[in-house]
Amino acid sequence: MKTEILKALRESKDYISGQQLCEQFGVSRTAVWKAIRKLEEEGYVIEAVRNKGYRLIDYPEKISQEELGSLMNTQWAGKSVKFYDEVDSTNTTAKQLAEEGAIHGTLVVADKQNSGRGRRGRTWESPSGTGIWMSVILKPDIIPANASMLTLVMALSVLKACREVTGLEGEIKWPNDLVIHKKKVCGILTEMSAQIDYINHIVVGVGINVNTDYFPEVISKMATSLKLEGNQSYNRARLIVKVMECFETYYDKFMETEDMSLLQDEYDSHLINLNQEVKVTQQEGEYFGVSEGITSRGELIIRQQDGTKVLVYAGEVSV
Ligand code: BT5
Repeated sequence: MKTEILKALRESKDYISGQQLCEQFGVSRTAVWKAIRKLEEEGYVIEAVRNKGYRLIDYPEKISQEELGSLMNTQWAGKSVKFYDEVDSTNTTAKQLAEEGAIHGTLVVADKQNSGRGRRGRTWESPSGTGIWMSVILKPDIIPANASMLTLVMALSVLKACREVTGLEGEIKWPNDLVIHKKKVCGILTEMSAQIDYINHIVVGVGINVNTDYFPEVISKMATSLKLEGNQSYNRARLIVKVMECFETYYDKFMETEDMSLLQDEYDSHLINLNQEVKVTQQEGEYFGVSEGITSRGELIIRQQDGTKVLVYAGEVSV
């Protein structure tokens, strides 16, 4: 009820009368009044004017189930959303929910992660009240070999959403980082449960440093936040919704060809170090070469000094 009333208040440009809300949702005046009081307790500022009704004036910078539910306008991505104050890792929670039957597009969001994960057992700093820690559950009908490209699809989505919400121009560091002024503002972790030829589910986890002021010493030189770059705080719930809107559009394009063909040019246009020398670090060792953008399968093309072309499908790339 709270979510519906919040949505109605948000969508209305003018006052909405208590009567109108009662009729719209088929509830009593007391129920409406109680829901309004609850929203106020949560930090929403709602003006109540006699003979006119209610109007939403301000909302808290706090993510909640109601806030996300009332803002989300997508067809499927994040339409079902679960919010937690605290979890170990939203990727782990999402995996459990996927196994229990959560639908394609379900979004898991937490205010804080106690054991946020990066790739290959690394940790991801996820303190409370500052960032976006979320995971989307996907159950696509594609072959497992195509799944890793979804990291790239999400990177494009986060980049576009951040630009639309903050005006900041990020760059993509292949395959899973978003950087601003060479510092990492977002990381993506895609995990999959699959048979040889069949995907049970994919979980795409996204960590965005939004209103972070300080980072632990070890990462302070390489990490940044949208607030540090834009000199202002941003509403996390709005950014989450924008990321989901962008993801829905890019994902549908990805599914048309089940690869990056339709997104390749756009991805390359945001790629950091395009046509510059980079260092590729892989399990087998490291080498240098010029980064020439991605293939339609999402691999990074590296031209080595002797002219040989190498397609990198996993590893780290740095300057
Ligand atoms: C990543 O790994 O960049 C993937 C991060 C994915 C995090 C999301 S949050 C929601 C979901 N649930 C999870 O448990 N994870 C996902 P990788 O490329 O391996 O980078 C990890 C490295 O980034 C660490 O070793 C640190 O050096 C650095 N790092 C850790 N926390 C950071 C932060 N908050 N901001 C920037 N850099 C960070």
